[in-house]
Amino acid sequence: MSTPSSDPGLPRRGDFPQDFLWGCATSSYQIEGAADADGRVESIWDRFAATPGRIRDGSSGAVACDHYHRWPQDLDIARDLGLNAYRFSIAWPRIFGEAGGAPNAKGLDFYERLVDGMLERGLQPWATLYHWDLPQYLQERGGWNERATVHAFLDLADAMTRRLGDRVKHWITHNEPWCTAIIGNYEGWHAPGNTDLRTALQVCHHVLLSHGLAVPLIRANVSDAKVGISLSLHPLRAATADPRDVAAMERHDGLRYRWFLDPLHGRGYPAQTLDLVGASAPRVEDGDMEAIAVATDFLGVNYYFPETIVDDPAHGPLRARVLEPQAGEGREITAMGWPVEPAGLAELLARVQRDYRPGPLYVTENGSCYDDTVDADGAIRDTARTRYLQRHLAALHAAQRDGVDVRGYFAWSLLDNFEWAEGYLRRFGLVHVDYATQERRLKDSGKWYGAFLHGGD
Ligand code: IFM
Repeated sequence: MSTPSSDPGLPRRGDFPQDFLWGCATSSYQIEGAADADGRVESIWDRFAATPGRIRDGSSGAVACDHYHRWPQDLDIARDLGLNAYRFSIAWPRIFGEAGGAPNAKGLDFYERLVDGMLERGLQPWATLYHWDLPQYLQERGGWNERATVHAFLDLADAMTRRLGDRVKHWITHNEPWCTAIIGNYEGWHAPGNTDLRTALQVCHHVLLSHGLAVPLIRANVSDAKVGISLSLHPLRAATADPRDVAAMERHDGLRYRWFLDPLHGRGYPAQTLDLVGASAPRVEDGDMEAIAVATDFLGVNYYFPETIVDDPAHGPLRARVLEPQAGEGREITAMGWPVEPAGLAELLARVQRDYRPGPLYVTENGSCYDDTVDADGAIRDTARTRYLQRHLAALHAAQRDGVDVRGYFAWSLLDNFEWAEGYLRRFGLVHVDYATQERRLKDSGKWYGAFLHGGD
């Protein structure tokens, strides 16, 4: 691998502390495939994907990267890149085939093999309990809208931490509750596809509650556990300096940022947002807010891009709308249409630390989507993704230099994978996957990350 350190403008691994974590992140439904293997039952994403018009290319995660069978090869790639950590998620439908039943031994065995495979390769396992693949049988009883799902989640947390707690010390309860709650139940373009704010906010409350109740349970089962939650967050900008846009940005911030971080840090749901959502506010029982505010060991931040907000009196209870980013002079966007703004990462981490003092931060996702092509010589010259990665690592280093306590970085994603409503049309991987042959090919961005990690200090 070439050494990346010759360009003084590029970050070097040696700029970061020795014990900094360098990982890649993945999620079960997006890569595992093997939808019917070993007693796995249907998830809300299987059902959603089977509904015509929901997934842009009509695909599903039924096969995906076939990681369920090919994980040794995938973990070899992760090891060869020089990663020292690997973030994965548990497919709930592999573990509990029915509510209140016994855990499925074959599902547990799979994750045990996977974790042992990580440890054998020097990869510290970071397990996420919920990355969106709720069993469909729970959705049929109301899903996260029902309090019973909180208890079913605790059964999952209990089963997984009992089985893996001697080897997995880092646990993330939920990935991006915003997506579970708001995209899945208000905007409706993720499973289960509801479009009701009241439902979305109740879902959100139950997700946060399940996090709060899971933390002590995980600690009871896992000695030296480190437990946290991963939030998807965006720095916000007002579309103009007009006070109406600035006020709209504040309103949006109330739901997008403070609705999660305030209750997690003992401040309850933001009063202004509660006023705005009115009768759609969630039912909260005695003790819920105290449970949600449990102290955690770290906060995971998933950063992709900043959002620009415009005042729009006709747009929902917040009367605020996110502007579609446009490419233009000095403005770059990815194939997802997301603006590229590395400084936003440093800005966001600094804000979270200033506002909440949450303890150690980890960037649990960051990455970019481009329309990659395989050249005749087999190379994937994804220069834009390489630049994205380099510039975000430089921003991370700047944040750290400025006093942000950030201790690790997980690139999204190791592999190209099933990008939810976009199907396989969107590629985020450092490794290209040919879905027809399941061939894996390291992209130039992956080569650069590997060279960065091997460059050492
Ligand atoms: O693919 C997703 C992931 O599942 C959650 N965070 C954002 C990624 C890119 O959209």
